[in-house]
Amino acid sequence: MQHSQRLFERALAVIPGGVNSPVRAFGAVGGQPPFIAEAHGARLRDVDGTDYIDYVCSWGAVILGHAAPTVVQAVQAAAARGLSFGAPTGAEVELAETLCRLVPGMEQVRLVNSGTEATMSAIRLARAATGRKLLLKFAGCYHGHADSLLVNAGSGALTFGVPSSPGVPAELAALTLTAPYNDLAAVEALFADRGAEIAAVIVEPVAGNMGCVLPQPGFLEGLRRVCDRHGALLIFDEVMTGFRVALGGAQARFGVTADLVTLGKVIGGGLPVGAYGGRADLMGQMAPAGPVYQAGTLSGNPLATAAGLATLALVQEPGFHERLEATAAALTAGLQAAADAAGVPFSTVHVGGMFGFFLRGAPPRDLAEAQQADVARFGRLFRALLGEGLNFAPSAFEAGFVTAAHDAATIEATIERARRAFATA
Ligand code: KE4
Repeated sequence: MQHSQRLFERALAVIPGGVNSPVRAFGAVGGQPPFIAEAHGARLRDVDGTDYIDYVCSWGAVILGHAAPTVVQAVQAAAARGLSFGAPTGAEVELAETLCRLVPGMEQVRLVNSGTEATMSAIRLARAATGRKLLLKFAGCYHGHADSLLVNAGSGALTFGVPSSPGVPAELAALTLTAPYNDLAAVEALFADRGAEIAAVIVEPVAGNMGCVLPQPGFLEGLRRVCDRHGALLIFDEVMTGFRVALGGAQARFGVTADLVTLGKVIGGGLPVGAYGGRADLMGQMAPAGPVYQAGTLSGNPLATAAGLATLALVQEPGFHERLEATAAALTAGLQAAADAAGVPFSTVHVGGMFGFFLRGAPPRDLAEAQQADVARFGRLFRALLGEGLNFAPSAFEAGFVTAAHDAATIEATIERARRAFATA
């Protein structure tokens, strides 16, 4: 770990917390992060030459496997033709057409550079289209770091939002209402009281930021009904679930169509791409077609769109998502068996190519239940798994991911190593 340690010391001098995204700093699990030198298929190699089987996969952005040859070649070819023009290109039209063809209800789409930009823009559009100010989100759902979405449930009876970060004005946070995930009664109550002011409900259709928490049967359908009844828009934040839980994402998987969908991660194949889209009558309000402003220097960037197109071409192969789900099922069943053998209270969930595990007897249904997990024991288990060359998310409140490169031998090796780790955690 010497090279990683030296790099981390240097990083701490010039980058806040030594990382460009907080979760990478291992604050939630202890220890210092390995600095990655390269990655291929299902494996990472750090700067000290240590190999890991990877289950973070760039937080879900990598779905084919690291350095997938067709994606690398597409990016190299695009780079040789110039890196960015600030002018329209054919590749972004192709990517937009592909998204509109594959994502249910997506008639038009705007490409941006991150999931945060996608959700920030979608809520601005929802407020403009409805003329309303309030948003409703769910405790434990993360939608990027736009001010209106860095909001926790307040203590107030109406669960007024309170900032979850300094720098977010209380006045702005108060415009975001919060309900517990999977709690339709709470949503109904908020709408009964203030439904005429609510512009949109934004939800992770499968929650991946409080661990992996599944929607209870009827939850998503219920949100659709409530929004229709009160004239609010339904936004599915599919930055994580898009092309991950099914080819058509969570909308296809659960049979519920949102008014707007946000995307990221997979659609950039590991390069910076986000997107938001939906009904043409809504998207047509975005500048320059309409008055709602949003822009971006590198939106639709030639390298990012090349990576996205190459990735989406392969995820459309027959049986891709079935194989991905079978991999996640084999992994979680093996982890459960390893935990049971060690007598560790443990439960798992998986959907498509994403999964979660919890140090509690049953998977949580919301943030309050997820927070009952034994976080200290999670840290010990995480470090033991890492020591066995298994790179899982460095937080009890994240999801895990598999790729097409995680073959049966990789899963078998993972389970064998996990058995040793569970015995020591
Ligand atoms: P980005 O701005 O990080 O590209 O996307 C924000 C975002 C929006 N919506 C959902 C459902 C997301 O999961 C995310 C980002 N996911 C986290 C993983 N928990 C990114 C990891 C990180 O912050 O470093």
